[in-house]
Amino acid sequence: MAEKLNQSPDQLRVKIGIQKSGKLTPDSLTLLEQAGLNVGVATDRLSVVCRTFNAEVVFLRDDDIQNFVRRRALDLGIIGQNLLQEFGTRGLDQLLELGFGKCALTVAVPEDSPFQTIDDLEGKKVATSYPRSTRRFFREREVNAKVLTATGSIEVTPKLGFADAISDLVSSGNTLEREKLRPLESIFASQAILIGSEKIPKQKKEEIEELLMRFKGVIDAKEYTYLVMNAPAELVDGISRICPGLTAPTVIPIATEGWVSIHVVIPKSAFWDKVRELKAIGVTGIAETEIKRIIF
Ligand code: PRT
Ligand code: ZN
Repeated sequence: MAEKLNQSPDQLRVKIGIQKSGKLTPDSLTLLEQAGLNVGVATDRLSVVCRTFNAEVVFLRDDDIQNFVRRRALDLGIIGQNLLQEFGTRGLDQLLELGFGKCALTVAVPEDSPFQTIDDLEGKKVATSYPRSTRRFFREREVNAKVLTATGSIEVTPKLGFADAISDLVSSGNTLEREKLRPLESIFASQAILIGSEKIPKQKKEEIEELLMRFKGVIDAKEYTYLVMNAPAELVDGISRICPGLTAPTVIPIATEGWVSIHVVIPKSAFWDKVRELKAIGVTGIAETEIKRIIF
């Protein structure tokens, strides 16, 4: 406590870096908002002090975020896992997988090229913004490719004669298709992650733990869904066997004699299987509602 009193409010705020403008920005803002950190649509600002939590959100380029967290200028950051593959994890903790920004670093070649496998790229030129990850991949595969670095528009480099192949992030695959490139192999899959400094300042520990619990609550909720159904009381045992819930289903009497309302949490991926099984034992009128947050 004495330690806290000696520090300015600014030093005590949890500093969180998110991408200023790019692929991770909208989902990062949504996650913060769902965790109760309202920053508004303020990405034209360099940073925003949250009014609802003792935190400051700083808008930066993704490459700088990982660097600043390593150097403890930021406490937390949201970046793609791909950056840790490229720059290593020294000084950082990977705290949570966030389930968005999914992509894969992928080796691709021109559609009409003769290359069919990675081995065919022996002695060939590969353009990438991920030189370390790409070199490591070719080294592990014992293929001697010449890895050339470029910082953007990698997909255009074969057409320009700069390279024979590329190694770039792919998500929908639309860019490869548009540029008439054919994927050969994926080097690694990636998604957005929450990173933290390896050495969390003692005086911010409580707030950071609270934030982790909140983020986890938002992310875990995406795996589950909430079913509400009315059924004759004699079906409760059967319904409980099909949908055991987190502890057990909630059973609530309703205004119709002999009937109850059953509320239960199920894994989202099991939704249609559960519906089929419930209908098979005679349950009708099943409603589903979204779970916004779930705290275990
Ligand atoms: O300015 P700043 O440095 O912050 O931005 P940036 O240009 O470095 O990054 P940005 O916004 O392109 O990507 C930020 C992060 O989003 C990446 O580090 C990944 O973790 C993640 N991500 C997810 C992606 C993609 N999907 C993605 N598809 N990053 C880039 N792309 C690009 C890719 O390079 C290619 O040009 O999108 C194109 C392919 O997309 P599809 O959908 O056509 O396959
Ligand atoms: Zn970047």
